[in-house]
Amino acid sequence: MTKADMSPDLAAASGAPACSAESTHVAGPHAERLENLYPATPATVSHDEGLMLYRDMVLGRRFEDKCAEMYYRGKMFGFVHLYNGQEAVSTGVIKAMKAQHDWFCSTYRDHVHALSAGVPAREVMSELFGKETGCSKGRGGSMHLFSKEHHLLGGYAFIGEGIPVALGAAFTSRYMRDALGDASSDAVTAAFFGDGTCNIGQFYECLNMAALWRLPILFVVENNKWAIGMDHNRATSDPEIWRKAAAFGMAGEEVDGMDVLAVRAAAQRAIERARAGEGPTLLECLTYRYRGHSLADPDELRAEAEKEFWAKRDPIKGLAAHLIEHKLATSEELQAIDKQIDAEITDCVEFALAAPEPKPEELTRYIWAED
Ligand SMILES: Cc1ncc(C[n+]2csc(CCOP(=O)(O)OP(=O)(O)O)c2C)c(N)n1
Ligand SMILES: [Mg+2]
Repeated sequence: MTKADMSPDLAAASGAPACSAESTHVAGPHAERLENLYPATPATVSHDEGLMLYRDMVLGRRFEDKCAEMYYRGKMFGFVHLYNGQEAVSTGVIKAMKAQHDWFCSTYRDHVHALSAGVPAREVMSELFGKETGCSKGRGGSMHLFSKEHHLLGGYAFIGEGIPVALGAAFTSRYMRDALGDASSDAVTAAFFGDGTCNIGQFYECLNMAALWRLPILFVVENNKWAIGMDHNRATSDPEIWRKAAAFGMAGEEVDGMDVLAVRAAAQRAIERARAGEGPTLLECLTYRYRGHSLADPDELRAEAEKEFWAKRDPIKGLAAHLIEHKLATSEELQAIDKQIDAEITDCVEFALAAPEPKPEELTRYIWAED
């Protein structure tokens, strides 16, 4: 509860401090925070890197748009949570890490993390259709993507479930290097989770242990202001999540989560620290989801002014404008990428539709690792 929500008597009695939920900004306190961010040092990027980042974000966006279409056409079942608007976080962090070397843990909003980590679109779409060719063999579905090959340690339906799993991966890397003498064991792990998840116990327990053992881990908070229908500013004592790092003596940073270059630069700093044995980082990315919480959510709660504010900061349009302005790419090159991605999306849907269902007699297969 914030002071704004309390009755005047209760507010006076509690002595609760004025909270940013009382923001007078037309798009609310989350938008105000983004506008007031200390401007990041402009990040540099090469032509090839810029196109790679653009490609990854467009892939994520168009994959999710196609998911919405397929869901409403009855091709997917269960809850499906899309990532539209948050692409700069997945791309900025995962593309700064070493593919098939570093490790990732996701949430139920996991399709785009899997794509950024290199899981083929065919395997992700097949999984969403419950097909045998899916990355979890059709047994997991939207919220349970997994790929040993691409070091994706899973999507998780329970919030915060992935954080201790990521901590275990980071511990393993450290243990193999320091206790077992494997000098090549320098992998870093990234755990992705939302603002709402930062109010549960596992988050704090894992920050504590990661700091205590100086584990090579990035706690990446995708602060999109909402936890289903709960406004972050009404649910947490200090909305600035990155500040909670200080309580554990670890590095904390906040970053414009709509700016892929800023996210990438912050991730690179954190990865460098982690690989050098300097321990974990709590990286809070200020972002926004463009759709409802899941495809079952009609998204009627959020104010239009708020949605408009964030729509103007579309991370894909932002990167495209940057690349063109700095003569790092032409609009023809970007359009060619858009076309390639459209073809890839069409291909993955056709592949997934034609793929076989798991056999009923193999219902329990893959429960154990030996399968
Ligand atoms: C342990 C647990 N408690 C409650 C829920 C119900 N639940 C599903 S999503 C969600 C909100 C999470 O919000 P946030 O962490 O901000 O992630 P976002 O959906 O915004 O990406 C909650 C409470 C859950 N899945 N798991
Ligand atoms: Mg959230």
